[in-house]
Amino acid sequence: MARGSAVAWAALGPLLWGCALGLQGGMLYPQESPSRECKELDGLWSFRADFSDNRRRGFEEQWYRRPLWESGPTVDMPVPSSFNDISQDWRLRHFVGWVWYEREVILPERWTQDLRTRVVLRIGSAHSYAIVWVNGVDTLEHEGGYLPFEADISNLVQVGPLPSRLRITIAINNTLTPTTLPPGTIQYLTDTSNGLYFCTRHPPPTSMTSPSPPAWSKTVVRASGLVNYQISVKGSNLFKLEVRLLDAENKVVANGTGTQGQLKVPGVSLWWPYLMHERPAYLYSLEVQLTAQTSLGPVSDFYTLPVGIRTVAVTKSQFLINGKPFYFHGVNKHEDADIRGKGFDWPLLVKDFNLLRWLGANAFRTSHYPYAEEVMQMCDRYGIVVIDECPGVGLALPQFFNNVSLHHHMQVMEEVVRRDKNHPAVVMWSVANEPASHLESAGYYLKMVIAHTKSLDPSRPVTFVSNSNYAADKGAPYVDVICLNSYYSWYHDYGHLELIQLQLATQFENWYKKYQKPIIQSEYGAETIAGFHQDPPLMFTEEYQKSLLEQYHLGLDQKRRKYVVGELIWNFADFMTEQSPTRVLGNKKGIFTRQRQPKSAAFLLRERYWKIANETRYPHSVAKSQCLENSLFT
Ligand code: BDP
Repeated sequence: MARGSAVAWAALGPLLWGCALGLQGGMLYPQESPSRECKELDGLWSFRADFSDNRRRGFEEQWYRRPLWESGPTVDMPVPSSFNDISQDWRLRHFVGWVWYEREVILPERWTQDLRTRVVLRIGSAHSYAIVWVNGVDTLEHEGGYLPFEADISNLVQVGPLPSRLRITIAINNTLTPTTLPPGTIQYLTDTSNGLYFCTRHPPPTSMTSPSPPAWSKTVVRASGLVNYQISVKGSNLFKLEVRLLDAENKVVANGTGTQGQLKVPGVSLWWPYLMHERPAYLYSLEVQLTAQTSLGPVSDFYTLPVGIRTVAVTKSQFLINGKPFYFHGVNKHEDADIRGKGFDWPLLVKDFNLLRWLGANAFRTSHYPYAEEVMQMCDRYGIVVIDECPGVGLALPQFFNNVSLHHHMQVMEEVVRRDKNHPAVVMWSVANEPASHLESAGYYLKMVIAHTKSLDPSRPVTFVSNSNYAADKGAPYVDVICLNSYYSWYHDYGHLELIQLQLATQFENWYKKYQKPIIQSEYGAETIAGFHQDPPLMFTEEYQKSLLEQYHLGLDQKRRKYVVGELIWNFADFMTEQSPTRVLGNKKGIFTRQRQPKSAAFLLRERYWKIANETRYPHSVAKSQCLENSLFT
């Protein structure tokens, strides 16, 4: 599934290449500037699924060597989107194996004729193993969905008088194996000899020439902010770097030169979460200008990175942003919608952010994989705090905790941190959701992944989300914040809403007593079919979802001024899953439907989140925000 955008972009000359923390190099989001041009490759691609028994016909017949239509029939496929629900072909709905995408691109003349231009092909994400050919030449391979990858293709396009047409072919395989992330197992249907297979996840799912950015880190000293930057340059040793930090009014507030330095911002405006300050989400712009000498003459490159200045810290009972206690009142999400499935689109994204603000939510977790970079950019701009989760979901079987998986998991965390490190909205990394953390092997595995993530980014706390018992969990000793999923009165003791408060109190007390770390209720919820009603409440009705939430909220209120630092509802919206006897056209635990219309519980949650926001901590700033919200939405 090509769920991320594809883009080709070009920059003149040597490139700014970000480098930060424990990471070598960076990967800047493609952005236009006086030296850079981008060409979106989204739109209609030619597509073919390889239905052959062994799924390898495309390689055997070398489909990448010629236009795809020459080797057989193709259909139109929109990018970005998941292919599953686009066609009427039932085989595609559940297809596992190789699919082929192809599109022709016409490049601007400068890209192909001016040898000082570097041309880069970038894939926003492809789930989950991808091979890319340019004009039939094997150019790029990448393992793992959800994250971007790119290649410098200058030497392929700057070859002759006018090779302005470029044929890009991408083969993508969505098979999950014990060593992919998420992992899965392959099960053969009835007859293994015919090679028909499908894979299941465990648990059944839920369904720059450049650059790169200067990486930054920040600390706050009274009214001054400090921005540390580190830049690396590719393609020249003879260069000059000038760095300027501009405030939101475009006034230069600090200057620097060279590949690394520290910018001091007197009278700093900090980046605050939504509802925590009257001017949340304050962003500066870090402008970097590179002038370099190359064998082809002098060149320049420009890049501007939005920068938020804030701190994050964890004590044994609090989560602090800029030294103030922060309470996560938010949601878990999925990148999911009708027809398009997983994938990025602006109307949905803006609608979702409007709904988050309507709710009074100040945070979400990217369950269970990194979301598109554009989502992270919106979070920076709206002040929505993010727990950034990698695709470490479904690590439920002992065989998934092996060295190959561990190595890959660490690599994926590097890619996540490299992509998202410069987003002030990201306040914590989550390395996994519900791994079998009661296993000894899982304990070692989680210890290693968490330690590796901390070495990549010592500035942010790291966690994984547990559904294990406090006494059995082997990964909790290594996290900074305990994140707990529990489904009382849903998967356990279903129907018994009266037990929730007691169960929740016991859960929190046991974990806190053992670990003395702040706790987030990272999932809770109930399957609810919009329009089903019953009073007294029965499961699957809107009344039951509301009552379950109410009981949870009473339990959360007992602890939230103590050491419980957050609550994230499962889920923001209904979403598609694999078929199973427990799913009615997907997972229906949303407080909004898949079409983003509210169920009764959305109003309940809205009242609660605004109440929490209005409590004593930030009375001055919150009152104003609520005024604004109410006038917008009533
Ligand atoms: C939780 C999982 C989540 C599922 C949810 C559910 O973390 O991905 O969607 O259960 O079953 O355990 O609704």
